[in-house]
Amino acid sequence: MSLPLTVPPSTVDESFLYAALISDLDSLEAHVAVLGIPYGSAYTSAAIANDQINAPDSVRRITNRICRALNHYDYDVGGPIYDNRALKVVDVGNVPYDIHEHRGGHYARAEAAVRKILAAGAMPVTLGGDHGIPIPIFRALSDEGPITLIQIDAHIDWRLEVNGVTDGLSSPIRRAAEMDHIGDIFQIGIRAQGSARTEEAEAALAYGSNIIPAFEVHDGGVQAVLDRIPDGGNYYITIDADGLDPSVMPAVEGPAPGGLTFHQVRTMIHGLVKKGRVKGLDIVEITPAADLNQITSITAGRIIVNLIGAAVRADYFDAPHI
Ligand SMILES: [Mn+2]
Repeated sequence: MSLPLTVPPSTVDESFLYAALISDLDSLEAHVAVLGIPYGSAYTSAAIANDQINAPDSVRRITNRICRALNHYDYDVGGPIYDNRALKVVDVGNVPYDIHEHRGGHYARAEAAVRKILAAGAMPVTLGGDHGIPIPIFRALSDEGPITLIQIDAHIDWRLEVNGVTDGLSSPIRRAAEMDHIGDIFQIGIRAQGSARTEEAEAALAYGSNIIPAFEVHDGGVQAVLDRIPDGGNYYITIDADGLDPSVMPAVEGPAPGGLTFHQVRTMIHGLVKKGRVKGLDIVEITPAADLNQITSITAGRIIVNLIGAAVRADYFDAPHI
């Protein structure tokens, strides 16, 4: 049995930002495509159904708190989110998982889905899933390079493998570093402890990764970080929710104090959009069951709104005023 690349979200009537639900990626016409990749590559059988699989639909379900209405004035972006333009934002649903299938089938579908989104000229915005799920996205960017990878995370995610799994949530940046089309890597918000041991910390430095601890962002400001990132690049942004402070995004598996504020991440996104070309973004590692007043899902949605609002105002899209 062969599965489609994506299927509608479980909450069929609720897409992200009230966008049209699209299932045929071959005839895609869009400027921005929102994609859910719920399933990562689990380290244990119990972790296959981790809580992160619920995050894409959790963010969609709270759309009415992320955006009251598309024609309302949005003070984060300085007007209606789409800037009164004929912007086509679509929701292409979730990449399905089949437990009986040969391992990795859903990653192959995820990569194929992102390739089709890029081929249609649209910007992929992905809701994870754990932090394994950007690996197929990074692969799908092979024709868009060189990519400057911007990771916002508490952890460097540089493990070669865990339990023999090489494409799980502890390895996405190590895998990215091995890809020819990935160039500079900036790891922002790093603090406390993750899966990295001294050997992973040294391997990241040996690659030339720019590890920017959260405290450096707090002390020196976001602009100093932006100034270190070369202008005119093709940027891809992967955001682990634990990169933000747990007071901002509490629903994560690995909360660590001292994280980035929403304001800092917003400034970073607006700065990157102006600096060059943001090719896409993902937000991963939200555990909705641990959320408080749905603020983690709302914050994820607001980050995406800021990306879209900034990108449309930077004339990323061929979308005429209406
Ligand atoms: Mn991570």
